Amino acid sequence: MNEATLNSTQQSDEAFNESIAKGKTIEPKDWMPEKYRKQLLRMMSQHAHSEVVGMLPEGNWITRAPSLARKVGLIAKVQDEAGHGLYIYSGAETLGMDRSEMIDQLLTGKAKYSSIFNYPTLTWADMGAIGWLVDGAAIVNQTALAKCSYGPYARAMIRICKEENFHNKQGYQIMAILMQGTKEQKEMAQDALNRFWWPSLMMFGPSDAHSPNSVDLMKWKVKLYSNDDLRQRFIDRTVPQAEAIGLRIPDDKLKWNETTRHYEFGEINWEEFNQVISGNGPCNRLRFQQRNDAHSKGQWVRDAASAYAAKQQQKNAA
Ligand code: BYC
Repeated sequence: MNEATLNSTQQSDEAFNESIAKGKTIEPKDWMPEKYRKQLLRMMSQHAHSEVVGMLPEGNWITRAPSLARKVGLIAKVQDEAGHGLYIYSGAETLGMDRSEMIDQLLTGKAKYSSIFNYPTLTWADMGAIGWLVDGAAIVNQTALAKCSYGPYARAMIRICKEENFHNKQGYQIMAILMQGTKEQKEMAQDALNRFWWPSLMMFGPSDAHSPNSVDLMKWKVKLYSNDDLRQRFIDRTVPQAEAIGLRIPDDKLKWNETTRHYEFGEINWEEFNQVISGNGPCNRLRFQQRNDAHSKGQWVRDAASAYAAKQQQKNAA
């Protein structure tokens, strides 16, 4: 880069940072630093992949839902997740990468998706735990993202959060009903909470001191709050919900601090987190295979849609 180009890039960077500081929303056609574009593309594509892979552990229970009403609710939720993936892929495409390329990165294992979906769903109560905890964590994270600096991402989050609220309520209701049931049902709910509590806390990412992307993302107001701040917010709102229905959070160190007005909590197992995000969680290989199978099975649908679009184009051109 010659000196003149370097100077003009620095000026553009400064102007960009200034407009972010003033609260301006960045739109696809606005100038943006290459690092901002790349960071957003990384985060948005990972987010879209999480929605899509997130359908697998829940899809696993559609045929085994305990009643017609529960089946309808679960199908609706899983469909919503597919829609969320589509909105976010579309938003990410405005940053210059084709959706098929993003999907290719997922199918070849190059792209990450949320660690939480690498845990198995062993019982019906896990559907409750996912809706309540996983969607609950997603709401805390995404309510903040709905105010982020990139317009297409922020707008997608507004609609997604509304749907996540329904997911969260149906999950909590499943847990609440189980907690009014037999001894076995109560144990099933507690067991699901025991297994999903710590992985849900890991959804917020590494602690701030070990989060390499946070500095830039916070400077650019993509992230408005740090990983640890959002994790704390989630804990503070979820613990009373557990207590209200008689569930016990599986953390002996959990304690309300009257001075800080926050819950103190035990140490997260970061070694487990690192293993899961590097491909060695309990279900990473299974999810990889399931996602690839689903993609292959859907090939005829994509072929048919492309053939139909080509025919329509020919018709319109004639
Ligand atoms: N899992 O510097 P950091 C849903 C990676 S789906 C996997 O803190 P960042 C739902 C991170 O990518 C909702 N990887 O990163 C769907 C980075 O690696 P790379 C999903 C993780 O980006 C269906 C490295 O660790 N939500 O609700 O500043 C059914 C260092 O981390 C995780 C989103 O995707 C993780 N948990 O912060 C039901 C929200 N955490 O890329 C429900 C959008 C960290 O440098 N994303 N890593 O190789 C975010 O808010 C942020 O990306 C994160 C991480 C807070 C997750």
